[in-house]
Amino acid sequence: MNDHAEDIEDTQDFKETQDFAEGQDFAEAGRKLFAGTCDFIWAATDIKQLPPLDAPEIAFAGRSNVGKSSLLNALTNRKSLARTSNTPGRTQALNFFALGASIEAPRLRLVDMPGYGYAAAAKEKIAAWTRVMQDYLRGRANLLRVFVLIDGRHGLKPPDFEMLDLLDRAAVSYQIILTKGDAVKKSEMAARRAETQTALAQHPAAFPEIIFTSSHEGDGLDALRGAIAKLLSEHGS
Ligand SMILES: Nc1nc2c(ncn2[C@@H]2O[C@H](COP(=O)(O)OP(=O)(O)OP(=O)(O)O)[C@@H](O)[C@H]2O)c(=O)[nH]1
Ligand SMILES: [Mg+2]
Repeated sequence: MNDHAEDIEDTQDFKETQDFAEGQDFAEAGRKLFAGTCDFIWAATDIKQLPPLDAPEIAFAGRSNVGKSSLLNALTNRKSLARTSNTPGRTQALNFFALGASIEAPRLRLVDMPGYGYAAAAKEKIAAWTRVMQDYLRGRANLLRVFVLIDGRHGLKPPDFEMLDLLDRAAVSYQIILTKGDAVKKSEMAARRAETQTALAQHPAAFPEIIFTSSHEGDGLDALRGAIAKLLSEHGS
C-alpha cells in the first residue's frame, strides 16, 4: 500500500472511530439528561397559558392511544409522571414537564400533547384541543422538534398525514417514532420502517431517522434519549 492509500485508510478509520465516539457521547449525554429530575409544570388548555419561551422544548404528538404519555414516562424512568390510559382521549391539554435543573430553569421542557384522530369525545372538546395544539405548533419559537408517534402495529393513517402536513406548513422540525415495538413481529418491523420511510419521501422536512420504540420493553429508548441530547447540543444548550 502506498502512503496516500494508507492516509485515506487512516482517515476513514478515524472517521469511523469519531462517529462511533459521537454516538457513544450522545448515548451517555442522553442517559444523563434523562436521569435528572423531571417535574410536571402545568397543563395548558389555552394558548394564553403556555410557559415562557425561556427553555428549549420538544413535544410528543400522535393519534390518541399511540403511547405518547407512556413514552414520556419510559424516557424519564417514571411510572406515572404523565397519566396513561387504555381509553383514548386521556391527555386533554398540553402538559408541560421540566427536565433537569429546576422547574424555573429546566434544561429542556417536554410537552405531552392530546391525541388526535379520536372520534368518541365531544365535538367541542376535540375542537378546543385541536385549536390549542395547532396554535402551539404554529407559533413556538423554542420548539426544537416534534416527535410524531405512529403505532408500530398499524403505520401511518390519514390523521397522521394531516399532522405531517400541519407541521410542514408550520415549518416545525419533526421526527417519526414508531411505538409498541414489543407487539410487532421482527419481520413486520422492517416492513413498517420501510413503508414509513417511503411515505416520508413526500415530507422532506421530516428528520430522516425513524426510531422504533417500546415503552414496555425499553427498546429504542437509549437511541431516542441520544437523539434528544444531540438536538440540545446542536441547539447550543
Ligand atoms: N404493548 C405496548 N403497549 C403500549 C406501549 N406504550 C403504550 N402502550 C399502551 O397503549 C395505551 C395508551 O397509552 P398512552 O400512553 O396513554 O397513550 P397516549 O398516546 O398518551 O393516549 P392519549 O393521551 O389518549 O392521546 C395504554 O394501554 C398503554 O399501556 C408499548 O410500548 N407497548
Ligand atoms: Mg396521553
